[in-house]
Amino acid sequence: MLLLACAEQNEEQKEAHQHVWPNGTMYEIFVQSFADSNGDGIGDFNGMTSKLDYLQELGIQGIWLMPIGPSPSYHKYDVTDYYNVHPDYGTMEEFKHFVAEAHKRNIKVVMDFVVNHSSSEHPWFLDAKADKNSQYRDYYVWASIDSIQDQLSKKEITLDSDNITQWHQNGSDNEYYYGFFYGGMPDLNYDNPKVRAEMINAGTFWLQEVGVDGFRLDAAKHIFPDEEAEKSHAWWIEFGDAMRTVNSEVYLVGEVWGNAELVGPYLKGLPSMFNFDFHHAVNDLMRTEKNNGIIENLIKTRQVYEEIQPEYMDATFVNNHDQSRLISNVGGSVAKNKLSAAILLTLPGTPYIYYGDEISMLGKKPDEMIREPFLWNVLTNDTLRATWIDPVNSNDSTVVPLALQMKDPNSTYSVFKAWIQERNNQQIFREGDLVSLKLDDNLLGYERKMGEKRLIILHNLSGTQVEVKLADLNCTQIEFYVESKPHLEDGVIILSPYQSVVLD
Ligand SMILES: [Ca+2]
Repeated sequence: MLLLACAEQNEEQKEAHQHVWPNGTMYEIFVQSFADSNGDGIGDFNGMTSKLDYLQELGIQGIWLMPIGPSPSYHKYDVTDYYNVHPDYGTMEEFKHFVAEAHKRNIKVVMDFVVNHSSSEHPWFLDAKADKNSQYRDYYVWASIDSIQDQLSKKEITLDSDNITQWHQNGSDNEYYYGFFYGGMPDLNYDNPKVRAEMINAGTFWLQEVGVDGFRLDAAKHIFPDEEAEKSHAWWIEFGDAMRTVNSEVYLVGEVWGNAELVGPYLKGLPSMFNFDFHHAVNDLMRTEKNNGIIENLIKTRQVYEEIQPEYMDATFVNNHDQSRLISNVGGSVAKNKLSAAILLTLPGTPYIYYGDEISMLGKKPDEMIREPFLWNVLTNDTLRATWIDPVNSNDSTVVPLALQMKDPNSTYSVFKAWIQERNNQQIFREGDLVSLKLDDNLLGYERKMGEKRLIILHNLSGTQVEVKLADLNCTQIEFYVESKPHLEDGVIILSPYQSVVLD
């Protein structure tokens, strides 16, 4: 009987856990740097599989994997085969095993899908560039020098690319091909129905044959040039609808660097979009230590998006693989890194943590230096540490490795874990309404509401202690805190520098 009771309880827990998706916590992994199981210096699928228990214990419900396909580059955002995995990371069987093991732990797997461009070494492009009559010529965008003269001189950079040369001369003839990011990434031609069919086929393969739960759509805004944005929106509706017929629960999150006006029209096809405004606002908040209206902006954005897409899910993040890590933008302040997690994890949406944030890994651009190996243990005992790069930001002298942080209740790891668990345990943090509070500008405060329940979250943005009268907030007691309990006496709460607290 006892065993049966246990089993029932586990089923209930499982259901509760599943319900958290997709408002639980996501975790972005750069496979190359995460966990190296065979000692060749490069992180791999088996290494990740061995760390699924770790991620489950942390409270993670979904993983976003940076590209895993065959590619000539270390970052793998230029794909040479849309139906395979990179041999450095392991075999397809090993990847399927990873997905199956993740699912056993109720962790979803979301894969980076890079369809705007292929690698210049993709067989399609090699064939296309060698022969004007190739069946793959129209998979790419070609122009004669006369027709693009004005574009060659109109060189502009964008938020997501500092490349200023978008047309690239083809060595073997007098035509140019379009490659928004650089010559090694020729853009695919989405006016060609064959290209659209190929990518829908590839997406179907990963959902159906491999079993991933969804995609993070790279460079979603660049499918067509900016002046033809409507055609990009239409493509994502076509792709999204096709994926939803394969798996009605498929999770699709798009990368479009831009404000709400620019992002909004993509939501019809891709119901989740990364919130770059939020990312910038958190960084600004931590640098200036002053409330910058982040909550009011978030509420406004959510309202605009929900009108366009009732199923809208906001993908919030503090860090990702394209930005210097917040902690490195604020002088290495561990306290501010912890504070950013408390903010991220008590707001609505699907919060994304970038691997290593939870141990206060550092990272300042160039890109390789924000994608350094995870520190599982002190170097001499770290059998899983990747060594493909010599880290300049995160090493044993600048970051306390995970194994040591796990023993410390006040470590970044323990603080991140506590906030993640709190979010998992309380539906109100995931799904409750959000109301902004007007307070002194060294404080960030907001209310979460759900039915009769109401919580107030307060963050001290400053390096000095702050006193707040609970009566002013209609609160009477402390509901949740991490590290040291805030001092509360005669209805006045004292918050330490960079401290967060939940009140009711
Ligand atoms: Ca390896």
